[in-house]
Amino acid sequence: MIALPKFYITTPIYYVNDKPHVGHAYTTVAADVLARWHRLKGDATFFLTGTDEHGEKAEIAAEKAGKSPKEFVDGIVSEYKRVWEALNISYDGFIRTSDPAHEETVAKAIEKIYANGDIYKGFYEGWYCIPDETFWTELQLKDGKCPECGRDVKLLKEESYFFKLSKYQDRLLKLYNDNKDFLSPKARAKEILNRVKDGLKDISITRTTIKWGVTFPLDKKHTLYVWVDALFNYISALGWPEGQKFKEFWPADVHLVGKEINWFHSVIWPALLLSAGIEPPKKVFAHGWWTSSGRQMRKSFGNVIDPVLMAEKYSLDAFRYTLLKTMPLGEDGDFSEDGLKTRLNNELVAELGNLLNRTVTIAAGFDGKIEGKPELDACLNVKLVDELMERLDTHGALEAIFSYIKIANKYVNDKEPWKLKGAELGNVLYNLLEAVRIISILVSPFMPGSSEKINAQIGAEPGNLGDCVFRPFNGKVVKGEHLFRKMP
Ligand code: ME8
Repeated sequence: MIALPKFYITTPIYYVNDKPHVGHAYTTVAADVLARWHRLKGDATFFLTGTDEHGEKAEIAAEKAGKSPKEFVDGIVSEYKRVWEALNISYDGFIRTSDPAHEETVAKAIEKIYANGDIYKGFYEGWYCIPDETFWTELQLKDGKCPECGRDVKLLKEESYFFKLSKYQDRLLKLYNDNKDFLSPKARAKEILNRVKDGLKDISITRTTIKWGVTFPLDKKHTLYVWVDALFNYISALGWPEGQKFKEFWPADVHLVGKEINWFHSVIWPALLLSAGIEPPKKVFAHGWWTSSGRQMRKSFGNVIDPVLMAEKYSLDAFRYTLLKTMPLGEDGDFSEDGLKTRLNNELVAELGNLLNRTVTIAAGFDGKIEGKPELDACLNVKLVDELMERLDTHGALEAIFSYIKIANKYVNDKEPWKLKGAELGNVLYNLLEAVRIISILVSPFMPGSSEKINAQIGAEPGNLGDCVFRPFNGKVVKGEHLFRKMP
């Protein structure tokens, strides 16, 4: 038996101190689109998301809310799940780091790393940023603040266990060299490469002052550093070491993350895996950031955008589309309601919605045979769209799909079907309906709800990538409502 190609994609597991905003929605929607694309191709697909529940940040947030950490995080986790449902996220697994099975996996992996001689006891003295759960040296601080987020840092002086990250410099460089796509996108690879070439310092991996976390299996006074605990979610969710899913899906094909946590994923994570004798993932893709009114999205700046509100106001698919159409995955962008509205009106209503509406309107007034010879197939390049999606160029893929939609609209203008009848009209309709059926398949990972609505109006079954070829049209057209509503 030939095994199906497989695709394992993950999002970061999000902190549970607050509910998700547009930034969290971005990564999750992008991963959802890629997972749905691979399902269209018939790949055995596993899409993992989840929550990072331990650490000082969650401990403090729980205390503020007057709840136990577990009680507090349970509430936020339900909120995350509610948001992912509202955004039509098709995850296959949801991992919580407070799951006992996850904690056992982490302890087991740490024991392997220790047995490999890569953990030693020492003393940590340096700075800690609680919002980022990150250690910094004095030299790294910017004006005495966290160089990543600009917030206050706190001085730590405590006994700690260390992981010998320094030992892995050569093996990491070899990994990057042997797997040219490991560090993605290319534009961000250099930064990591240079830092690794400069030399790696061992990292502190335990704390004595934090209780909310995985107990360090080799010394119960210590709690494991939340990042080390968190990274192992990607294999604990698959039941490492013996789980069937682990055997089927590991190594991950893509860890999709925001650029600020690239270091953890591109350097620390593969080093931990190499130490534990586990194969590293195939690719870490660090995407860009959304700002809001030109600034980082933060509660204290009052510029946090609620993804569910956007979806309710402008339609879910217009929101999903805007997230992926505004800029390539590697770049930064500024989120604005005006930008969302413009895309909704100019691209979704005027192009996609218009094409469907014109097609079904003409079809509704036609009682001849919908048949003819393919004319609109020549400018359709499904292979190109697939190549772009394989490179995680979701923006380029949408551009290619939408330029085809434009071509189909131009075909209507050129053919002037309102002047035609009989077999000539049947031929134009045939071409339009087949084009619309295929477009519906191609947009389905991005806009699953709209694809369903299109299929209902042209009487088509949900298809897969192999169905994106012109063939006899056998649907029954039932004209329905406009796909998108224009917003003033
Ligand atoms: O870092 N623009 O969790 P987190 C784009 N728990 N993406 C954004 C964004 C923005 N403005 N804001 C957040 C953590 N994100 C750790 C991860 S993984 C083992 C542990 C997205 O809740 C982006 O994916 O702070 C970023 O990396 C992630 O949310 C950070 O989420």
